[in-house]
Amino acid sequence: MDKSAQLFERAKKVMPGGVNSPVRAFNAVGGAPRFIKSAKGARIFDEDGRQYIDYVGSWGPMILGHANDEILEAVKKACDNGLSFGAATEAEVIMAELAIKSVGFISMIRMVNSGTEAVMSALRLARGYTGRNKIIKFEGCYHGHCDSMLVKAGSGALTNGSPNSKGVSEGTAKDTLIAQYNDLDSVRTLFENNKDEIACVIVEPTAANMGVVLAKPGFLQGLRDICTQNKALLIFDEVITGFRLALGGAAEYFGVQPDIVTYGKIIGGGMPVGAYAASRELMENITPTGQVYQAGTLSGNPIAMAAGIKTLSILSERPEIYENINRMGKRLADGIKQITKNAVNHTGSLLSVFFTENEVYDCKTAQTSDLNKYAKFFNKMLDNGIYMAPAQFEAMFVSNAHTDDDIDYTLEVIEKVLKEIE
Ligand code: HOZ
Repeated sequence: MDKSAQLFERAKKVMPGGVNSPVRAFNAVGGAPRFIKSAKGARIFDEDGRQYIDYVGSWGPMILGHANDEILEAVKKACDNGLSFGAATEAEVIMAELAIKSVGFISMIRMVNSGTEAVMSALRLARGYTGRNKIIKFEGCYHGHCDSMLVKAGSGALTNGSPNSKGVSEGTAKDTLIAQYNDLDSVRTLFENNKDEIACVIVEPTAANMGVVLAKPGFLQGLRDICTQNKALLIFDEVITGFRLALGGAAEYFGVQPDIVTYGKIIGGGMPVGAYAASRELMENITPTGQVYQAGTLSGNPIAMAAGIKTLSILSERPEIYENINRMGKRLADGIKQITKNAVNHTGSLLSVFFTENEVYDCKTAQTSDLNKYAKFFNKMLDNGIYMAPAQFEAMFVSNAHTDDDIDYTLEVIEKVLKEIE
């Protein structure tokens, strides 16, 4: 038994499923997860001394690659000054100014500790501001694990066969209305049937938790128009797309402006950070200026801010990074399309291969993918030194540390593996 397998056996005795977050348990693909010891650039190294080209990138934060020297230096420097104060710091001001300058349409931001927390707080803000209770989400979109979002959820909830989680009260679930991704009529119907009751629509502007599913032209603008007509707020969950598709995220990339935006992952540079942001008019409803309560001892933590500030500074000073990762994402996606008839969805540096020849444009079509084939594909890729998401309903992430040689090698392996499993 290798060291990863041994660690997994120990872990299962002391942690549910042997993990602290479900997808990494490899339940969807079989076998013991590889326990990761270290990472550098586009590579991760496991406890058994094997190395992999990594397309998970910690599920998105590692846009600059693992253990980026400049970020490490900033973090080490911040550590010398103390780990947490529970009091206001200059770093928080710098972070807020940087994020606002980068994104453009937001004028205030509140830092929290995860994407889940950001979404939970954004929904509370939407309800507090509008005085309405109901929210619309899309089947297969995943917005973290706050109760109201665990209805027809994507990511691990979908993979695990529990998109409607146990433990969510009926009262909470009934206020979450479900629409279909890319189907504006399903949204209009919910508004018609719940007149003046809907506080907000929350959407991943590129869905990345049912695999990557792209918004069709007009879908996001349609949501914008419907929300405006019904005096409801539009929330873009940019936990994955924020600072990835462009510095201004999907809102900039697609040219559609939400009312509230949530962030996570890249904004923390690999540290546990989330944030939500909006106009001053909306954000001043948050405590202590307003009556929508939200707080956090570790929010704006100085070490996390140091990592986030350095990451956003690098991204804003070097726009060529976006050209590079988007170019490599396209090369990889185009290369895969040439060697398979399976559906390949791609935008910027995000992509997914589905084991179906159907077009994948929502949760139901994503579920036409042959999950057994994905499991075989994943394991053979792993054996050949390529680390992809251990579940179909996730994204592949390309970072600035990947090279054209990495992409060429990955395409060679994909071609070989697809021949073996088709
Ligand atoms: N939210 C991540 C996937 N979209 C985490 C997966 C996991 O580690 O379970």
